[in-house]
Amino acid sequence: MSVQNRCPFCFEKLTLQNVHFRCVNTGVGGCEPVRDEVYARYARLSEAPLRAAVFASGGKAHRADCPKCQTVSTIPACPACHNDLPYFPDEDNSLIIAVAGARNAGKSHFLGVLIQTLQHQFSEYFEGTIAALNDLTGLRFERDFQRYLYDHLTIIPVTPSARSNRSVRLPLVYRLSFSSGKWLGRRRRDITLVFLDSAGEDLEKSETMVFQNPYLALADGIIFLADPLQIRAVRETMPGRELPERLPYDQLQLLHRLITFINARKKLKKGEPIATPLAFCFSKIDLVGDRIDPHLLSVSPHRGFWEKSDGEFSNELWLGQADRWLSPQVMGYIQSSFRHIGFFGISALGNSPDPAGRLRKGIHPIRISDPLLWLLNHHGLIPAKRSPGARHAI
Ligand SMILES: Nc1nc2c(ncn2[C@@H]2O[C@H](COP(=O)(O)OP(=O)(O)O)[C@@H](O)[C@H]2O)c(=O)[nH]1
Ligand SMILES: [Mg+2]
Ligand SMILES: [Zn+2]
Ligand SMILES: [Zn+2]
Repeated sequence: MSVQNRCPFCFEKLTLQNVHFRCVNTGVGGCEPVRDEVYARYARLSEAPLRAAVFASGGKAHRADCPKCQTVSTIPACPACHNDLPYFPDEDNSLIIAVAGARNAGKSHFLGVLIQTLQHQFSEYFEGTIAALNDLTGLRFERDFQRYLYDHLTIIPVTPSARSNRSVRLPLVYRLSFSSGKWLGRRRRDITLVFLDSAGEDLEKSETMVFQNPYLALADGIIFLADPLQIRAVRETMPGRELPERLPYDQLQLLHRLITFINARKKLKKGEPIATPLAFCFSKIDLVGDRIDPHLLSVSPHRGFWEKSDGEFSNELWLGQADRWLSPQVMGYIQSSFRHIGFFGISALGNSPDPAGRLRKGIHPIRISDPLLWLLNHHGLIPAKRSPGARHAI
């Protein structure tokens, strides 16, 4: 879980003293709404919307009186962006997940299909729900993901760089509510999941990485997506016409940048591994389905818990695959840089779009939520179990 208490929307540091409150006296004849310039700046709105007043606490914790109407409020709001906060700073339960990878690695498709999939999986396997925490998250999901993938069955256009479109810097913030522990000790949990879909180009310059993506060093988990079709060992064995254009740099350079950046931000000693868990994840595995173990394409057994035997077995298989695809130097470097690494493979689409970008065969994700479920289990948020008869690592 986040060590520092941050606003999940803008990453401002929060304390019980600096947290603001939103007036709750909003009915007919209630407290006058005000033009919210602070929120407008956050949401990049050209005109400030009318919203219920946000005010400082005046030194009290967990509640405050509205200075205009004297009504008591227990609804915390961020002083820097005026979003309602899902928790007080002393009860932080947010999990910040950074999705990183080179341009075209499949980050946007991963995120869009993951969120859509979680909406079904959490109700089916975890007796839970996932819901957007602010209007902007809901709007952006519809506008940037759902509209293309599910309404029009087409691919998502390239994510604009954070320098050219500042709204891509804003995270997608969800509340995950579910019951954890199926039998004994079962209880409900509410956690805030924060996703940031970065544009690969922003990671390509370490200078912009510092300024555009301060969240990266705050993340509780990193999902790094690597496109197999950008790996030399894979490209060499594939017919040229099926290959996408080569990136002008090695995609793993970005992981190197990320490691350097986190090391500097966290002031780690030389040789000290990063404690943030890394899900090293091959994307678009439908394209390499004929060269990986069929088990890796099988239906995920992580339903309501992290299935340990499969987790270990799949990790071994992907690690073996990574050893064959990447150089020993790169593998050594990655493994010595992080304390906890899981190797994964996912496909967001399950098959390729046609040349016009249409998803004629539909969307059939493969193992798309495994990296996230692994991270949730790492942080003790979902239980791990061994199912009898599940496959074990050799
Ligand atoms: N075959 C296949 N292609 C994919 C998949 N996910 C993404 N792609 C392709 O990869 C391209 C880049 O994906 P995108 O998510 O935009 O990459 P980003 O730049 O990392 O956000 C898409 O336009 C798709 O054509 C997948 O699961 N399978
Ligand atoms: Mg993108
Ligand atoms: Zn904020
Ligand atoms: Zn009021």
